[in-house]
Amino acid sequence: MIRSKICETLGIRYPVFQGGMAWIADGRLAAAVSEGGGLGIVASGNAPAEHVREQIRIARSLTDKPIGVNIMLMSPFADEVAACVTEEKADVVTTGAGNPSKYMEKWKASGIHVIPVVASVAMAKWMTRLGASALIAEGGESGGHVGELTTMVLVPQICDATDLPVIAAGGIADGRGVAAAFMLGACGVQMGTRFLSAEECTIHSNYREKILKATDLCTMVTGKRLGHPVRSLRTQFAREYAQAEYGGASDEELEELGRGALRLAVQEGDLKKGCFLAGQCAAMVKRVQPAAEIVREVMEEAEPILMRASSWVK
Ligand code: TUI
Repeated sequence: MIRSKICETLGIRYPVFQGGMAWIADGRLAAAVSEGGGLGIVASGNAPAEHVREQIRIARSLTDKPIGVNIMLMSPFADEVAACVTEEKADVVTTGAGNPSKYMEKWKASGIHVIPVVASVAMAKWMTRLGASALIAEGGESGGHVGELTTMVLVPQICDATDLPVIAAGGIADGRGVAAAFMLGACGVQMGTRFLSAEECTIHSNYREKILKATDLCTMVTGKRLGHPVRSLRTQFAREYAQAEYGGASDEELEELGRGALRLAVQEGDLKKGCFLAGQCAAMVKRVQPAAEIVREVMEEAEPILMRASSWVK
């Protein structure tokens, strides 16, 4: 059995985090992952604090294991969600799409483990100084908001820049990815796309079908021009957005095109106007299964791979 520093720090069985996917990662999915021994994470996305509070309480009613909350720092509600996680005594806060330094002292004083997503070495050093419990190094293979660097080059550089436990994210969907992440120096993984096929994940059936049918080249990045690059499935929406982006549309027109697109994908399964966020590993997601099985399966697959690693050395 693989155990790592992050399991001890957080009191979890498997070093597997479920990504804080906006509109998707609700209390039920988070609880199922935590019950399965990983770290389930409730996503805040652009939701107001009351929605996040409700989801944390749903998760708490379904499991007594640790629960995390992800705060999307570009959200207009980031301040109130930051206060809410303290009031609700989340065990872990992960952050994305920005710099959480102004909240960290308060969270730490409340006994919350702060685990920011970092997309650069400078940010990793800063978060280490401010007392983060661990760091998530998320490469550009991931779905949603993406940084510049790939997981392959980001993880070792972050590991060199900090003594904190590093969780690798981006492009990991099975035991081979887990084993590779450990080889790069990480002591845990975060997966988002793989959990889109969890039984407890309540996305629209069109979304699930698109993930299960995805092929290797089926994602693309849009939004670079506005400074918020986002990886999603190559759908009609993504193509039209890219055309507008590089065809002279104004910033306002682009903002308008993107408005509500995540909700339309997740809740309505809108194949024309929805933005179906997904990582490059979407093609590796093959079947619907319970979240707990996903957590156990990737770790059980990683074990023999790591055992065999020494056979390369003669
Ligand atoms: O945050 C994510 N992924 C996301 S957020 C999201 S919701 C959204 N909706 C509309 C437009 C954009 C996003 C969907 N997916 N991943 C974590 C992540 N954080 N990836 C990269 C970063 C990051 C980037 C820059 C973290 C820190 C950072 O620092 C910049 C700074 O302020 O120093």
